[in-house]
Amino acid sequence: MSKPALVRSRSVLASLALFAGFTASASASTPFTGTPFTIPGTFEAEDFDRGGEGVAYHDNVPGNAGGQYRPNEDVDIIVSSDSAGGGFVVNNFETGEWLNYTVNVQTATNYDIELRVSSQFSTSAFHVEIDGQNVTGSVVVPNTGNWNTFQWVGKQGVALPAGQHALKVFADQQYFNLNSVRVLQSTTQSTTQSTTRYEETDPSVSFGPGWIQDYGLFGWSGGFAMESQTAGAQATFTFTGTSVAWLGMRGPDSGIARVSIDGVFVSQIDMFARSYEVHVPVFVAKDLANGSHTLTITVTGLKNTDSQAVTSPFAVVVVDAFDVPTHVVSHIQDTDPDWSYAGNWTFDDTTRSWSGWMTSISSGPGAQASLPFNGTSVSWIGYRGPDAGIAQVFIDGNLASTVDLYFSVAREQPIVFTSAQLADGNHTITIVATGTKNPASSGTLVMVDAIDVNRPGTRFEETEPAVSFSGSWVQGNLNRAWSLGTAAETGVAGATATFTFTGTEVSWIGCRKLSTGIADVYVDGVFQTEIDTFQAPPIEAYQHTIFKATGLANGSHTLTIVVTGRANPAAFNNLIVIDAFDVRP
Ligand SMILES: [Ca+2]
Ligand SMILES: [Ca+2]
Ligand SMILES: [Ca+2]
Repeated sequence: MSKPALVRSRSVLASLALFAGFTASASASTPFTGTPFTIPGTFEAEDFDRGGEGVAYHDNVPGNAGGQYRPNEDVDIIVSSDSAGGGFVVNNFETGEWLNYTVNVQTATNYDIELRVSSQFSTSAFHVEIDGQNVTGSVVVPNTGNWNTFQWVGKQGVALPAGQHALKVFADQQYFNLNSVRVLQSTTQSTTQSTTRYEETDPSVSFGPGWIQDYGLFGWSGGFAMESQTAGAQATFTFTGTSVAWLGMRGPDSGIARVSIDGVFVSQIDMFARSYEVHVPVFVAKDLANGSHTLTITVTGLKNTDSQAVTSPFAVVVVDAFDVPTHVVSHIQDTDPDWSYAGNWTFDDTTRSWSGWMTSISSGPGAQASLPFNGTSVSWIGYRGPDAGIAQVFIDGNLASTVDLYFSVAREQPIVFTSAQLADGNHTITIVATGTKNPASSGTLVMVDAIDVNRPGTRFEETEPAVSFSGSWVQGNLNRAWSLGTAAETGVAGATATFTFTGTEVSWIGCRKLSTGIADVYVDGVFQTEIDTFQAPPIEAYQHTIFKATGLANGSHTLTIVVTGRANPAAFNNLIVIDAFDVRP
């Protein structure tokens, strides 16, 4: 893999050029009626925003050729000949022209975005953008046989965030006539391929001799998991798709398994880790041929020879669930700097086997923990037990669930709440310890241990060939709840990590804490920013997005992290951590 020459230019212009597609225009268009169109709803094409050429629309030819309705604009408007009415029609829609509409989305959910169009060409096409993001891809307008014959054409299942947005209709290929636009709540699934979770009890999962149901304290996915320490014991999962994640357990008692796909050995998985992490991916396969596959797990009975590992007599392999297809998940700790806690919380509790060792605890009443996140769903990892209370969970300020956390026996790291599928974007989860409880409970405890943030896209671990390291790095760090168990780290000045990827968005997943230092970040060899990853205790960030670049041209790029060897004066060390990279197409 060739490394790009690093251009240490701190030119602001160079950085801006990369993101030019996302630079907000100085003057935004305004609603035609003064009020944004309500989504879900239907609006007329001729009621495009005010603001004129280049702001509210782009028209290749000055003047309103049709002369109707808005004679002083450059958009061509004629009287509607659609049997459905609709007043007027925008016609002569040419390649590269666009119209802006200010809309107000009432609810973040999936919508069908459709245009009422006519064409006598068979190659006409458009796409729709929300705030500059193409959300439909190119949609072909069929030959409707007659300019007076209109039909609805569009994209179904588009996730839209709530609030006011600029909706832009963009002509990819001329010509077509446009009468109306409708954006209605979708009855179909999101265009984002959703992941299906198969528990170990699913008929697609089979176990040979040597497995037992786990009877420990952990809150497994779906409530149960199978485990084995018997050398040669096998489990198989048969699935259809191009990727898969095996969810198991990592921890001091965990052993080593061998994984094969379709009978071909793939890798040996050592699940030893210093803290216990349950229902986390322990093996991920990507880029499989589309079709049916069989994943086979073989227990070895062996375990890591680390001094902590050998103090445990166990070499457990856990099969908890499988996700198809695999997806990006960041396991965010309760100590993450993005949390804001209000009210009475106790931090850094280590009395049980919490994710990442520590959890935040409150008995309420009214204590809150809020985490902003970017993604399409979120799961709260907490605690159930005989002393647990009742919590409320809010998503974007709306009550999503009231969770009674009481259980007759303690359960560590259970998934106590999973959100609905959300529009792809920024959201906030808020957990409230109400101070109330089930009558059977002896307490009102509510714990924030971790949050799984799910996003579309693909995660690449630091161990994959797409990541190349130069200089001195320590690979395979096992000390924290890293993505897929390991991370690379170094404090040596000039050491670099370069991730080569294809896509329009990339994120560096790393760490912020007392002992982390300063790094420079380059995209395609162009300096972007210097990042001080220091964070004062007790805040510690794992699987944290340290840097994200969006709006890249679709194609091959490199993200390079250069270790400076420097650190914040308050920092304890100068380490830079490379845990993973996330890519979106
Ligand atoms: Ca399970
Ligand atoms: Ca935790
Ligand atoms: Ca990793």
